[in-house]
Amino acid sequence: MSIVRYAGADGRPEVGVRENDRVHPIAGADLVSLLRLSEGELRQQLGAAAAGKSLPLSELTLLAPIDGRTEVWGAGVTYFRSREARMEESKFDRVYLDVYDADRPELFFKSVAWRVLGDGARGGMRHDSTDSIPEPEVAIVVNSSAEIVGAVICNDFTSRSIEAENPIYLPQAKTFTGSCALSSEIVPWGELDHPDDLTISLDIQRSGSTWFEGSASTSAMKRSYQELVTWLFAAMEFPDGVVLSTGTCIVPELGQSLIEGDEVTVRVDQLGSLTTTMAFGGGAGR
Ligand code: DO4
Ligand code: MG
Repeated sequence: MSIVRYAGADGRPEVGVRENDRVHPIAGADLVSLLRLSEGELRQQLGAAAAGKSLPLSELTLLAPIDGRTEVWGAGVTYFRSREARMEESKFDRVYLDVYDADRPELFFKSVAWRVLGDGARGGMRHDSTDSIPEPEVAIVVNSSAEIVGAVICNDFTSRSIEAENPIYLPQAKTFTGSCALSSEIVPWGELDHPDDLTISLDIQRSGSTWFEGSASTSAMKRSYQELVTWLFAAMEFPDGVVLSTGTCIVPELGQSLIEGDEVTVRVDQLGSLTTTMAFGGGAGR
């Protein structure tokens, strides 16, 4: 079972529960209204919807599963591989070393809901970046009471050249048109077997052949999901919930930059897949 957002008959977004090849609409709901419920209330609401009428999945256009004032945030340097890659690319290598070991994690604002790309969209690069990379990540979906209620795939597209120039440029390296993509389905947290050991894989197709592939497991994460949520909510409330991307464990080698037309696919056990075709700015498929 998963939660999806899709274009309704009049083109307006609707929300439903997907089970196999059917989607059960949740009448009058948007995602924000679900993220204001407690985890128990949400489970009940999804169960009730799943018992109701349904539509064929094949007839629906799925949208990015985020709306309203829900924000996407990112956590950084949560894996050893991310720490090593940043230290190699930046002359300010000490900051990455320190944050990896510090109590306080790196947390950064990534996107407002309306900017988020869905599966199959074009985006991910900015014109003034000479080295652009994908960051395939598991993102947790957190309700307004700071309970983890689901998970989704996030691609935290990044300008590696801008971040390497100076870490103070991080907001420009991380947040730009088309920089954040989410997969189509939020899988309820309680439905996931072993969220601490999910295989994430990245596949990049260039001109019809495989240009990059890699995989890793969330078991290599230095911090727990709960720890990241506790820090995120430490001094800020999220009345419409929040999506928190938990960091990358797969980083292409320095100098291996994405180019226009690359087809980037992230797959995560139990969460499905997320494909983005690389382009400047954001494009169709939002
Ligand atoms: O320090 C920059 C951000 C790191 C990041 O996004 C990650 O590790 O995934
Ligand atoms: Mg990242």
